[in-house]
Amino acid sequence: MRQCLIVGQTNVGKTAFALSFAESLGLDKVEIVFTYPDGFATRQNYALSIARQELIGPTTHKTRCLQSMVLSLPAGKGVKLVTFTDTTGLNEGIHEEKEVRRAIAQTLQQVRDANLILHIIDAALVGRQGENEQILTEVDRQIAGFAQSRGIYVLLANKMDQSSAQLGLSRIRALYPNQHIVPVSALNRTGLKEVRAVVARHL
Ligand SMILES: Nc1nc2c(ncn2[C@@H]2O[C@H](COP(=O)(O)OP(=O)(O)OP(=O)(O)O)[C@@H](O)[C@H]2O)c(=O)[nH]1
Ligand SMILES: [Mg+2]
Repeated sequence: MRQCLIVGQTNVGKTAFALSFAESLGLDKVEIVFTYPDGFATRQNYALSIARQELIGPTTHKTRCLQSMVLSLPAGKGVKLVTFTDTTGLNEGIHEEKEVRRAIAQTLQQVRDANLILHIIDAALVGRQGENEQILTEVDRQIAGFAQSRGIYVLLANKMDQSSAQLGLSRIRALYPNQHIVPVSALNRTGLKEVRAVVARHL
């Protein structure tokens, strides 16, 4: 099955995006497979409202394993099954918690096997940053370079519902003038139709 990997720094809204994307396909419940860095895997069914309450969080590194959903995407006259995998957030430098370090290593291992990488950036945060602050960390840039060279890379500028996000989006566009960037809000569920079109084209 084709694999779509959702990556990005911690707290940018990867989990919120994954759940809103599932909802945008008409689902109100999902089955999520949790695969931990030690290989242990478990699956759980959720109403989307409960999944949001339990899996999205305001603090960093809420997600510490791979969280996969098999979603059925419209394709021509039929449908195509695609595995969407939400991952552990990346961060600059080496994280002090071993559990987070292992989970980040697990995320990086997935990059090689993905057929499409959706790289989420918090556009609102970028808009609030100082002019000279880095938009992407070193590890983000490495993933971007790897995936861009294979033509399997799309940037999603999230949190477009916040006022600073417009400035953030223009900064991201200035930095990556040739890159396909889709503005979205996982909170307000905007931009998801375009993401569906992009995913359908790539997978
Ligand atoms: N305003 C706004 N907030 C959002 C949006 N998407 C996510 N958030 C908030 O951002 C915070 C982080 O969301 P998550 O979906 O848990 O982010 P994540 O990237 O999965 O984070 P980790 O798993 O901790 O790395 C939560 O407080 C969300 O409610 C959005 O589109 N707009
Ligand atoms: Mg998460």
